[in-house]
Amino acid sequence: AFVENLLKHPTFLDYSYTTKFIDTTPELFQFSRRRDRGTKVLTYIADITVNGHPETKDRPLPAHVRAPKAPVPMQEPSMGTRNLLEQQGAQAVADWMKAQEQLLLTDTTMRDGHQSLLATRMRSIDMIHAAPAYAANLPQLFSVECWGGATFDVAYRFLQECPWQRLRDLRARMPNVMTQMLLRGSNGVGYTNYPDNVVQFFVKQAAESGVDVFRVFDSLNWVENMRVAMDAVVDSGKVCEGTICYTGDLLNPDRAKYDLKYYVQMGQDLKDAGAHILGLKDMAGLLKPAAAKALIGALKQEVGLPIHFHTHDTSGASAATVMAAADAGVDAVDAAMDAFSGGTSQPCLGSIVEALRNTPRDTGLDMAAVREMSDYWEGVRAQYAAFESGLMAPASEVYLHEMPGGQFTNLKAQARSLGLEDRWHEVAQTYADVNQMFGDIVKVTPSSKVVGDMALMMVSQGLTRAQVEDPKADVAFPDSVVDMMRGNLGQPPGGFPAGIQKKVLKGETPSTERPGKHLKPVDIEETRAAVSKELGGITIDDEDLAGYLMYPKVFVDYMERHGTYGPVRTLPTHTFFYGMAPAEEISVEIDPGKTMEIRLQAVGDTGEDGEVKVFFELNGQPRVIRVPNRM
Ligand code: BTN
Ligand code: 3PY
Ligand code: ZN
Repeated sequence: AFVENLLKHPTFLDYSYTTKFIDTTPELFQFSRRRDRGTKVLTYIADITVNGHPETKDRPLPAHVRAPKAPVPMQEPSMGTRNLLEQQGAQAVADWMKAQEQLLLTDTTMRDGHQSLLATRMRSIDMIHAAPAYAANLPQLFSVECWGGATFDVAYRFLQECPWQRLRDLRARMPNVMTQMLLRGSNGVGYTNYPDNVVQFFVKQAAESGVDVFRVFDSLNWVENMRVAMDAVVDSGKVCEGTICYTGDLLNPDRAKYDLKYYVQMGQDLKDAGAHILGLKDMAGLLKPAAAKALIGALKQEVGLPIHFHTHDTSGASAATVMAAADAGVDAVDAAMDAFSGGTSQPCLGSIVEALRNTPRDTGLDMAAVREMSDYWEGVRAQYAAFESGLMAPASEVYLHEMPGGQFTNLKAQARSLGLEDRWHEVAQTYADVNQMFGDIVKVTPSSKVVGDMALMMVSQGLTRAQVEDPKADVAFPDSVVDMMRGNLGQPPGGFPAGIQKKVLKGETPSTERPGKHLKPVDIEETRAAVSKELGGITIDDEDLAGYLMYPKVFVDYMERHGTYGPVRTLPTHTFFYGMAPAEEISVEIDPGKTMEIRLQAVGDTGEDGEVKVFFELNGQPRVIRVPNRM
């Protein structure tokens, strides 16, 4: 709806500016263009002030308006993992991980933390403000996860920001700590398999723009489908974290499909495929403490790669699992800064640091720095009240449905929009039934979306698993289910159950080969020329092109809105979502070191033409902006 509303706005569209153009064009040449950008940003503020932001309408308001202050960098950034990577390479990082004793920590606040708690809506500016303090005050961190997963398309689609610029801005401010991204193997940062050369092009660009650690997974745990992405990471010289997705219940004999042998074999396959680090991704938070001890012990022993453990606290029991993992010798774990931890997010970083203090696995992080950082994130989180899920308590129900933390709140919102809010526990049970019907598969983006689509369809139509499986009953399956059964997401261990696959495909023969094997390579330069033409002849650089290749329509829509509204990423978050109040003043750093002082004087009445005059002062000069009243 945001896209449609904004596109209806009858503003002159020009496509002269991408963020890169602005970053690289000489100052003088730009004077008139910069003024133009000021007008565009004022137009955005005027529009949101008059009409509101479609995503925050009818949602809870933030408790306060003022932006939180980021911690002050206390010293020059000291040597961190990034220096090691730059000086000695990816293998040296892996060797060092194994050789040292402390438990290494990845901070996920800027990626999975807000993806799991705030529907991925955290804006770059709130991250960029914190980055210098990460570099200076928390240089012992193993990495900062700040890119990939759902953040890529949400940036373009909902936040009107360039995800690549976010990456470059963070990288520049954290020169000593490794950045980390989540990459969905052949699904890139999308929901479908891409041609091999698109995956390669994307990884190369991500490495150049600033990603140091690539956590690569496959949504069905099919190592075959991870090789192209893993090879591209290794070729780029960055750290390849080949990742096992954990599902099922290791110590439960009734879930024998995913047993110790299965995971150890996959770990060895990932090592053979070139992984520097073995990722263990417990996306739903299902790994129990005793299972963690057994699994991590076995992986350490049998595979020999350093292990990086990721989990979610949906159950409320993740801290116990992290402690068991630490005892079993895990090398690194993910945690979110306190204010962005717990619930469907990661375990609490500060509490892990404290729990291990004065033990052999002491993390070495400065607790005062952690608390200060978390205080900042607490203030940031408050600004996004509109996107809170309202989940009030830990839920052991996660062991029933096995939904990933990043999907849980989303699916709940989808259920609400279908009028199924009161039947959530039925949705949860049905999700579990669908998983069994599909052969007990790994559920993580995009396979988790397929299971979710099917479960919502069944609950809304009142269908049981038995009815769906009945060869005589006619069932209209969601497109995503048909696509997966065709083999377009790859193969789960043991394949899909023949009965349901046959019914979904109505006799069509499924493919069991790697989907990328049959996807035609994209002609990169031809595509660049076509996008440029579609957008009025502007330059499309490699970052833009990589964005387009992942999400053609989302990227073009973003660029069109950018032509209208300019660099709105520079606005404070409260202004971005709520506009301004009369007499309010804000400072906006439109270019590094170049600040616009904006004061909203007054909002006029709506004229006969349906337009409202909004009166501003921009750097002390009066400016009047007209926007349509759509209320
Ligand atoms: C910038 O150039 O960084 C942002 C736009 C600044 C516009 C200046 S403010 C004073 C003068 N009056 C205008 O209408 N535009 C310029
Ligand atoms: C993603 O792919 O975005 C995930 O967070 C999976 O856990
Ligand atoms: Zn996660």
